[in-house]
Amino acid sequence: MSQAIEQIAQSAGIGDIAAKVFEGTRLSKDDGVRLYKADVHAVGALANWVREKKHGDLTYFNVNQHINYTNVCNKLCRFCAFQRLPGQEGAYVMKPEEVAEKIEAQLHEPVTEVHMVAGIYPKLPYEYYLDILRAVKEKRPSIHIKAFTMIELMQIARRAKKPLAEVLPELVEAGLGSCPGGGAEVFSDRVRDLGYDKKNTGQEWIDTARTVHEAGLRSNCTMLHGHIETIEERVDHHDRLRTLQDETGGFQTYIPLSFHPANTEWSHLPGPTAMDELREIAVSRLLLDNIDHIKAYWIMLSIPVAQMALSFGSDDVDGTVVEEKIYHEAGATTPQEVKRGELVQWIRDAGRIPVERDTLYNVIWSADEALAKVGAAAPVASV
Ligand code: V47
Repeated sequence: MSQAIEQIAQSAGIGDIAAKVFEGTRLSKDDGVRLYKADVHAVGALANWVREKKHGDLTYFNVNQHINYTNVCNKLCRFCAFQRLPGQEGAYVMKPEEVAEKIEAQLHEPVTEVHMVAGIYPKLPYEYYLDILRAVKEKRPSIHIKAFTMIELMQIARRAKKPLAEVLPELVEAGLGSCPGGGAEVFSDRVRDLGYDKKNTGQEWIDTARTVHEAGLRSNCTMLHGHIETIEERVDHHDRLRTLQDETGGFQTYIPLSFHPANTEWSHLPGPTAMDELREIAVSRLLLDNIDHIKAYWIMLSIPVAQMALSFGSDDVDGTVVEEKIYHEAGATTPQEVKRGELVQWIRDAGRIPVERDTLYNVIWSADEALAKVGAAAPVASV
């Protein structure tokens, strides 16, 4: 297998990079830049080799629900269609009881995770954040709460008037289980100045993630690609994530986020094509040698592109989601929810083995185990 890939890589001019990948040598930033320029199928084949070496055909998903507790935000990011100013039409802040109602509405489903992120609304007091965590746990004590991006955590600490290291144990006490990867955008100061100058800097995002990991929490990481960033800035972003991961080991999954332009201040930009998305996934699989999982977030990619991504380096597709606002405000045409059986079926259709995981990648249900038990393909309806 690796001989065939070696040949493909040779003819694409990346034979030396393939040799490094096969022997487990870390790729340099220059290698990263070349991967962005080389034939996408060759890069994808190499990334798929790494994916299969790490995970075989296993493809992870979970049964989760997303809650965006407020869309009020003072960061005014040009790429965002979700944010509203206080009092603007469509602006909302969920009361803790409303967050609890969202959880209650899914009690009949086998949800194991709630993913909770939102805008930065400075009027929300510290207690509000503790209260929404408690409200979730009261309704569904077994649920894992993956909440608050590094940007939200910086705001929460500001409101608590305490260092984040002191705030995190209190959030954990109230129910926080881990943190999602959003808010990183592109770490470059140049891009930040042009697109989201009111947001915290890339260095602050990295420092906050370090504090989170030092507190014993796992988190994810992301990069928002396909707008005004350069290839070099993308590679630098990966390099900074990889360096922090060497230090803490706290990242579970990397999620490349494709820019959706509709209804944003950057609506004149075209956004990435499917091939750009697949390349992004492949390059990240090759550069981020110390992060276990690369997620193909189907809400953002579409189900067909997410299926293809499973052969370009991804081994995870996120989950059932239920209600999504950030991408749908920005023109996403995907459904807001898929059922567990549908996820399982389309992972199988992509030639992979579905594995239901919890947030921390403990296996809840694996198709392999189910098949071994029944000796035949389990009907999808029973999953
Ligand atoms: O931080 C906002 C991005 C992120 C747009 O950790 C946009 O498991 C594209 O981080 N086009 C939130 N992207 C989503 C996120 C996430 C999603 C799924 C799973 C996980 C995880 C994390 O969405 C924001 C921002 O970077 N974003 N607007 C847009 N118009």
